[in-house]
Amino acid sequence: MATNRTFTMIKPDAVENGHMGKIIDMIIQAGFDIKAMKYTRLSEDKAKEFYAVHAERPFYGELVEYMSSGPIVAAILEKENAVEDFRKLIGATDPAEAAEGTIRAKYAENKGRNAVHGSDSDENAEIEGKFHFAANEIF
Ligand code: DAT
Ligand code: MG
Repeated sequence: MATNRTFTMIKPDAVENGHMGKIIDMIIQAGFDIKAMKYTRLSEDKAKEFYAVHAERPFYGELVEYMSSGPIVAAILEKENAVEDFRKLIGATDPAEAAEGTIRAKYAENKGRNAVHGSDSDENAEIEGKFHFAANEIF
């Protein structure tokens, strides 16, 4: 059953480039409720663990290095059909292919440094949310 929740991270490039506030505003304006949010930084080990599913991919090392390179904003978001609607709001992985007006089209640097994460399923949204937040940090 759909949880109506998804998990996101505003990635180091977007924080570094000053896009954090605008991205949070786009998320709220799109109708997502913030259930949990924190400004934090992933250690290299935590980044490895988060992206373990990509361990065999050629870009894994680069991805881990980048995701642990600076602060991020992690959040749990709620909305009907959250996972799918959030993937639509962020756009394709590669900003060159992302639809106009999407977060990645507006703010991502490239396919690797692509501004935001969005869970790809209800199951992963739950796992990823729990990876970052304790029960008493979710409202
Ligand atoms: P998404 O973040 O759209 O779900 P993904 O799960 O396939 O994309 O990959 C996770 C992240 O890994 C992605 O946001 C950026 C990085 N990545 C994916 N493909 C890449 C590539 N070909 N080169 C460099 N980084 C890549
Ligand atoms: Mg993915």
